[in-house]
Amino acid sequence: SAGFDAPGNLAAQLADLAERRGWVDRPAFHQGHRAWTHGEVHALAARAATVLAGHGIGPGDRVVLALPDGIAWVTAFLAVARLGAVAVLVNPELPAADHAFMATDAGAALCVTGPGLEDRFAERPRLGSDQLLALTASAEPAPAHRVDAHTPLYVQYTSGTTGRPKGVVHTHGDPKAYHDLIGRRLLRVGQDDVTLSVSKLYFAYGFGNAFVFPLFSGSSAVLVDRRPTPAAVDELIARHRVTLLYSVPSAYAALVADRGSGHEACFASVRAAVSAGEGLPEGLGGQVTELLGAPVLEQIGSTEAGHAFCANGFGHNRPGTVGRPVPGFEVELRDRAGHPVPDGTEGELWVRGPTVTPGYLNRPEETERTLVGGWLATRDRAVREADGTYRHLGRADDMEMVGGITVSPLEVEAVLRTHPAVKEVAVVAVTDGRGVGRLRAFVVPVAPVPDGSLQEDLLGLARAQLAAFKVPRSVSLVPSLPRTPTGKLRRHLVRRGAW
Ligand code: 3SK
Repeated sequence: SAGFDAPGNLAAQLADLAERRGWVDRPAFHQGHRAWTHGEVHALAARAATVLAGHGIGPGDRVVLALPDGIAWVTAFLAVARLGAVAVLVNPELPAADHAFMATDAGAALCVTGPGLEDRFAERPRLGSDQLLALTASAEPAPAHRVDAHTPLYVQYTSGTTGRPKGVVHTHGDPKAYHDLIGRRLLRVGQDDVTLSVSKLYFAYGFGNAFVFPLFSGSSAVLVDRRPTPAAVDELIARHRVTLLYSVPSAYAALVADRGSGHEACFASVRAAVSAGEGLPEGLGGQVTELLGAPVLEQIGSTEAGHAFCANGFGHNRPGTVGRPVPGFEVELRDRAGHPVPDGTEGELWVRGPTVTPGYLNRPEETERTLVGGWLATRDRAVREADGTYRHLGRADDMEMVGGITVSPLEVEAVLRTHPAVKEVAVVAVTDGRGVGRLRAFVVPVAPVPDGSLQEDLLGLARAQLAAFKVPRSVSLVPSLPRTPTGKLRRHLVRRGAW
């Protein structure tokens, strides 16, 4: 990626900034009933770097972080950055097989694991997060390794169409660009803000919202180790006087649905809510605005772009759209042949900008297909309105979006297909009554079965083998699935229930 005017090691950049701007005594992160100041966070990270170096970690080494959001995550990430090593950010809730795949794919030199994951990554050097923090207490600070803006800093995994996750690389220059372009300019994040992000730190969206923006602005973020329930969101907003809420449509729908459940929420501190991950139905956006008494700014980004590349902002918020290109990014809509399409015509979104990934780990062919002539093929479909805003129309490939996460339906289908009573299966995201996407499996049984039993079996199978967010909400038995004459599934017809 282009680096965007941010030379130097990210951990050193942030520690210097906190010192120069006088933020060292201001809170940076809140977790449970504790807070850590900017000064404490950078001091912890410098000492944790010595601990990691003692475990053999040096420049360019890859370190898997399989940790829930919290001070251990922040410390480990900045320590890895300080050493010039590369943090591999993984969802700690994934099944063991997914973790093993990622550690191998990344060639991990060390895996830092959270509570309950002690038996993971057994064939690799490991360090528990409690152990890391305990050893840090008595360690000396390590110097920051000299890197440039193009030096790899972290890898995030994103699902591929075949279900094999791909490691997306980002560099030391990228976080400052996320903050300069989106945090500071678009969202006006300043030192008095308090952030709550429902999206976790290992995601591109959560990483920018709750780690990068607070550290570059001298503000603070509330970290929670799992996705908070609507009641927990209410409580955290009231307790910490949250000013910026970042979430995804399914969680906003749950927050709205939770009204009248007995407790009175206090949202007076919230000055803006941001929505991303999948389309926010306009009706739901209106309900959220009314509930919070603050604008809801929708945006779209991708792991490959690093953060948002199209966004709404204050003074230019057009509900039902993902806004305009983030200044610094160019966006084009192209047809299948790669030609630009006129306004009002559906096309695929191509993006060029300073934080676009240099490529996938170990996937030269996929990198070549996705990054063409300096442009990123997002494989999102959209239309540009006459006022220059973009309306998102879904995915051009077979991927599905649920709860703000991209899911490969092929992976879910492969699991369900192992059941002996299943003849054919298609998994798609269908919108519920609120317009929020939920995974549903459509199954053609081998032979007629009594209602209910096969559905229960299949959901049990999915729960046993897949991460929770990949488990379909429901299973419908159907006599056939729509296919092309050559037998290819017509997924768009399944999505619309039109066959
Ligand atoms: O999922 C998105 O649309 C998104 C938005 C902002 C930042 C990052 C991401 C992945």
